[in-house]
Amino acid sequence: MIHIDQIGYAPSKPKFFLSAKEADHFTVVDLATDQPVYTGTLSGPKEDVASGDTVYRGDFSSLRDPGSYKIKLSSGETSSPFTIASDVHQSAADAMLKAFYFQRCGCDLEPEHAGPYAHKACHLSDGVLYDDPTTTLPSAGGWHDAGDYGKYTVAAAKAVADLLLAYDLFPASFAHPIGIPESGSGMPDLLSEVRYELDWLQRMQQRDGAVFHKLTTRHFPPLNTMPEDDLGELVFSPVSYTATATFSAVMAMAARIYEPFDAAFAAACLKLAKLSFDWLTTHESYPSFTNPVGISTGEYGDRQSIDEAFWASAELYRTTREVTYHDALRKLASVKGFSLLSLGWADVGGYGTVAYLLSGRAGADDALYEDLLAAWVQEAQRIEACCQEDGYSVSLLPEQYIWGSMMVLMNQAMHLILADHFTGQEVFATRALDHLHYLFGRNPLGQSYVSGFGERPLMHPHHRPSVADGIDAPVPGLVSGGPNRNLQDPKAKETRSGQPPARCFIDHEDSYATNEITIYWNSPAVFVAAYAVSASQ
Ligand code: G3I
Ligand code: 9MR
Ligand code: ZN
Repeated sequence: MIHIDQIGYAPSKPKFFLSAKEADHFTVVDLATDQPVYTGTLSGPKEDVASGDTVYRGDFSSLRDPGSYKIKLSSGETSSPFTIASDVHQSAADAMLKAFYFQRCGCDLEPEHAGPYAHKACHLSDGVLYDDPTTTLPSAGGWHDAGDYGKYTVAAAKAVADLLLAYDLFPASFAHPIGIPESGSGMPDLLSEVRYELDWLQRMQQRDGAVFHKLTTRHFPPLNTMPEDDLGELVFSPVSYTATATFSAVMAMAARIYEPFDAAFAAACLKLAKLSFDWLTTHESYPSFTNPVGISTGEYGDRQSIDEAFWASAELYRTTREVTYHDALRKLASVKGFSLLSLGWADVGGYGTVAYLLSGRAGADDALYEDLLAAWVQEAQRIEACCQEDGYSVSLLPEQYIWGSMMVLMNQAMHLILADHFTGQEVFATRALDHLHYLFGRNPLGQSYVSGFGERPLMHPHHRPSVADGIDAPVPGLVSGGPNRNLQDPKAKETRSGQPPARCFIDHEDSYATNEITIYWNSPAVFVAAYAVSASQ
């Protein structure tokens, strides 16, 4: 098998494929003429620990002419088709962003924007408070989390943060409409889409600033359930410290980003961010969230919440420059035992570090600023070193093929891109592109992990609408969780036991632990694709 990015490459960027077999030479064939336009030899072999593969590499970086091509080995084996073009990943970036529209809850998805994936509004009923069954509150709106219809505050926060950071750094990648109802409103579609989630998130905040951890039915509905047919009672699970802190962080982000477009909304976001932050200061030892009795939907448990408080402090500092928040983040940054670098859904300290570094040196605590920058660059160097060792030139270690490994892949690519942003060392961002090439097919399984893209696209995600809608092709632009060495669902266990970590994936709707989709696996992929588009202009 020849492993290649099944979308393609930008003209000026490095281009190589990987082959499981040796060959005397290879050619790049122009699909328009069926003529070879480039000939080269393969280097290698190289052992890839995560997949157990021995791989040979064919580099064709000097081929820059836009067009559609395939690789042909002297053995006769040919690759999937691919494209060389300056905006080659733009349509994927757009689709992975539009996937959030397809995740919308509480509104009709009209055929004009949703095509065959149109469906009626869902989950319109008020939600009952778990802690007070006599009280119900409006609950509609926002995005379904994933393959299920739950809505979870901490998960939403990572998704919103990634998208707002992508817009903050690469606005030109979002300057065109992607075909949502708000297209043409004067606000970039990314911001309109995120606004849909922010409006719902604000329904999760209590008057005292505390934020509900999630809004879900008591149990997951059957897989073959369209959203509008999921009629179980909606329950606001109790508030949590991590939900409150991450809510505060993203509302502070929104206060900055939306100010030029809707100053009143931005001001409201800041007010709500501060209200939740104040709640944090009087609930520092609040017990971590666990599913309450009778609720079995996603838990998003997290026993470490200093990182969430650090993130909230840093975003409020970046937005307001007020000493209260600067003092808070400086105090929290000095606490040992949590990551200041991670961009996960549970470990969010990296977002706080990014917020502080993006705030600039003026007015900063110089020592802290330099320490955070040095730590960020040191981690980028570690990630880059892993890529050099890896047969597929990415940074996933064998032990990182866990539930949501494609999120880890994209998070580490985000880290590299941000390191380039902070230092101007382009080697980091160029490495990030290798992560995008992996996502779209240059990986041991030759699998594009995104629905609708590549010759071998994701076809059977654990995604209730895609299973229940009667349409063969899944909703487009969905990023699969990817290989998970821990085989944490029966289908993965049944079909992938004994496989190396990078092969522990099955494109089957029952495999929720290797093949679900979530908004916070799409969001870092949007960030990375937006960088790729911006760097290829
Ligand atoms: O990181 C550790 C690793 O160090 C360890 O070696 C390994 C084996 O124990 O576990 C790894 O942690 C895993 C963690 O995800 C990584 O984030 C846990 O095993 C794994 O159970 C955990 O899975 C989470 C899953 O819910 C089950 O709780 C996923 O992160 C999380 O994305 C997923 O979220 C679900 C929601 O609950 C419901 N909606 C769908 C969504 C996606 O599947
Ligand atoms: O569909 C659920 C998915 O969103 C969760 O991530 C996953 C793990 O919590 O659980 C899925 O629901 C399955 C349940 O855990 C076991 N019975 C089958 C359900 C549908 O696959
Ligand atoms: Zn819904």
